[in-house]
Amino acid sequence: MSDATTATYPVPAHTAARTICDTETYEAMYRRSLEDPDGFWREQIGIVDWIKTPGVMGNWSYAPVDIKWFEDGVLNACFNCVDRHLPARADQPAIVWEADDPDAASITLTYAELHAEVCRFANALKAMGVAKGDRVTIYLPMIPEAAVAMLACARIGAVHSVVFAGFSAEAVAGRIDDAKSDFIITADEGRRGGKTIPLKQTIDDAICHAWHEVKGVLVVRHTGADVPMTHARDSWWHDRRETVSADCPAEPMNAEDPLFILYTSGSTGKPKGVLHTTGGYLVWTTLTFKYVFDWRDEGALHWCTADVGWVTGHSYIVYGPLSNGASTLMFEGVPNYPAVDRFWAVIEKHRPATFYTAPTALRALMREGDAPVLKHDLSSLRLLGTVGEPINPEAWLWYHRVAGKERLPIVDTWWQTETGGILISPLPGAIPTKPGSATKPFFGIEPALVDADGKFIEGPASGNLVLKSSWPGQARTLYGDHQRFAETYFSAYKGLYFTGDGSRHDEDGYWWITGRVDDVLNVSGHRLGTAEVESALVGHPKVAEAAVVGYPHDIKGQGIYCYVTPIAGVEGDAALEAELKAEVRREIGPIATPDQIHFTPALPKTRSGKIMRRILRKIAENDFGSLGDTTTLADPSVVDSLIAGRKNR
Ligand code: 6R9
Repeated sequence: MSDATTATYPVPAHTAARTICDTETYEAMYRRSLEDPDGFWREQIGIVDWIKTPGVMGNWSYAPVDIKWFEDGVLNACFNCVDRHLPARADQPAIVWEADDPDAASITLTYAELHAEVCRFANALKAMGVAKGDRVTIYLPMIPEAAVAMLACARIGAVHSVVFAGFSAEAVAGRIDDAKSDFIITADEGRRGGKTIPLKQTIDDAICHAWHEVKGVLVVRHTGADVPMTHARDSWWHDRRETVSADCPAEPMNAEDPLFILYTSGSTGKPKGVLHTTGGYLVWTTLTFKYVFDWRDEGALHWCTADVGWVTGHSYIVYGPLSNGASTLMFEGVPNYPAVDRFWAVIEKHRPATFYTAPTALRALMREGDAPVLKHDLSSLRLLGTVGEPINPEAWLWYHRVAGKERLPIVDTWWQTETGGILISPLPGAIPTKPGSATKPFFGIEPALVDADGKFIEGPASGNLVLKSSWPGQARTLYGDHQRFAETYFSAYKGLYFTGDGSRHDEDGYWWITGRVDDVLNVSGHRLGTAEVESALVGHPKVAEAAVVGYPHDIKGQGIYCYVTPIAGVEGDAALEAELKAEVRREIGPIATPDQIHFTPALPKTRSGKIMRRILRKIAENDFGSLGDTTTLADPSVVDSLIAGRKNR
C-alpha cells in the first residue's frame, strides 16, 4: 500500500541537520538501555543536578510490586527547574502566559522572577503551616501561579495534588478526602472561552462535602471577583506575598520521596491517586522532553496546550521544559475563542519552536478548513506533537500539511498518567513516521503484546500492550492503596505492567496504539471511568440501573453513551434526560456530560446477572452484525429492542 495514510515519512532534512539524536544514535542508545540498564542510567542521571548522586539505579520488582529508582540519591525538583538555570538564564523567560482574552496583556516571568515568586509562595505555604510530606490540593486555572504553586510545594517537600479546575465540588471533595489534604490553593475565579468559572465557590462547597477537615485555603486573586473568605481558614496570596521573603531554601529530598499525587480514572471504582516520586520522575521528564522535542540548549519557547490539571501539563508544561531551561507557554483559553484561529494566532504572537496538542483539538480545527491556519505566520515552529489518544491518519495528514507545511516532524507520543512521561514516540531526528503510529519505544522501554491468556504474541500482530521492565518515571503506588496498585496493573499478567491499551505491532517494529481495552473512556483526550458515570447516574432517585460505554465520536474520539433503566412507573423522557445530564455534571464535571442517553426497560444480562457490556458497546457503535453469542442472555429479546431503539436515535 502506498497511499498517503500508509506511507512512511522520512526525517525532514532540516531536522536531520540539527538533531541531537540521529537514527544510529537512537539505535545504539536504545540497545544499550536494555542490555546494560545500570550503565545506561549511570550515564544519563547527570541530566539533573543531585545533592547526592545515587549509587543505585533501578531496584524494582513486579512480583511483588516494589519499584525504586536512584533510591540513595538526594535532590530537589524545584531547584532543578529553577535555581540551576539562574547563572545562565536569569533574564530568559521561564513562563510566558497568554490570557483567555486576546486583548489582555500577556505576562512573562523570567527565571529570576520565577525564582523569587516560587520562594515567596513556598514561604507563604510554610507560614500557613504546610510541612514536608503534607498533601496540598491545587485547584487553579491556567495562570502562572499554577506552576508557581506546584514548584513551591516541590521546593519545601510538600506533595501536590492538582485537581483539574473543571471538576465539580463533589469530585474535588473525594480527592481531598483520599489524599487527606489539609491545605488547598485556589483562585477567586477562572476564565475560559470568555466565561468565568467560580473556583473559590466550588472549593467552599467541596470543603462542606469533604469528611477531611481542611485547615488552610490560599486564594489567588485572578478576576478580582468578590468571594467570601472564611476567617482563620482562608487567606489571599497577594496579602501573604507582602509579608514573606523572596528567599527560601530548597529542601533536600530523597529520590523516592513523593513529588505529587494525580488522580486519574480507572475501570472500576473511584479515581486513583497515582503517586510519583522525585528522582525517577524528574530524570524521566527531563530526558524525554530533551529527546522527543529535540531540545538543544537553546532557550526557545515550548507550547503544550494541555491543562496543568492533567499529567501532560505536569510533565510537559512544568517539569520537563523547566528542568531543561526552556521557556514554557501557558495558555488560559481554548482553541475556538474568540475565534477558531486562536491557536494559530497565539503561535504567530509568541513564536514557539514546538507545539504539542491533542488529536481532539486538531479534529475540531480541521473541520474549520485551512484558511484560519493559513492566515497566520507559523514560521517559528520546527516540530509538532500530539498526545492523549490515537490520532486518526486524516487528522495527522492535515496537521502535517497545513500546520507543518509538509516540512515539520510530528511526534505522536503515547504515554499515561501512570508512566510519568512519554514511552513510545518518534525521536524526530531518528525515526521516520507513519501517520497514526506512535512508532518506537524510548530508551529503557520494552513493550510487548500478550493475548487474553497472557501469552506473548511475537511478530506483526495485535494484542494487549504490556511493558516488561520498569523505567524511572513509572508510578510507584496508588496513594494509600498499594494493594489496588498491584491488582490494577500487575495482576492480569504476572511479572508485567499492563497498560490497559491494545496495540498493533507492524512488520517494521512500529507500535500502533488502538485505544483502551478496559472500561476506561477517552473523551477528548480525557480519561473517564464508565463506573464513575454509572455511579453518578444511579445516584439519581429516578434511575434503577445504568450502563455506560464509549462510541466513536467525530471530534471527541469517544462519546459517552448511557443506557438507563428508570425505576418502575417513571417515563424516560426529555425532562429526565436533561436532569440526568445535569446530575453527571454536578457529580463529576462538564467533561463527563453524557452525549447519548438511551432509556431502556432492561439491560442485556447473563443468567448470573452480569451486564453484557460487549453487546452494549456494539449497539452503541451501530454495529449490529457482530453481536456474538447472545444465547447466554437471560432474555435475548432485550437485544432486539435495544437495536430498534438505537436505530431510532
Ligand atoms: C498522557 C495521557 C492515558 C491513555 C492511554 C491511551 C491514551 C495517550 C496516546 C494514547 C494513542 C497516543 N493515549 N496518548 N493513545 N496514542 N499518542 O494522555 O495520559 O490521561 O493518563 O491517558 O490515553 O489510551 O492509556 P492519561
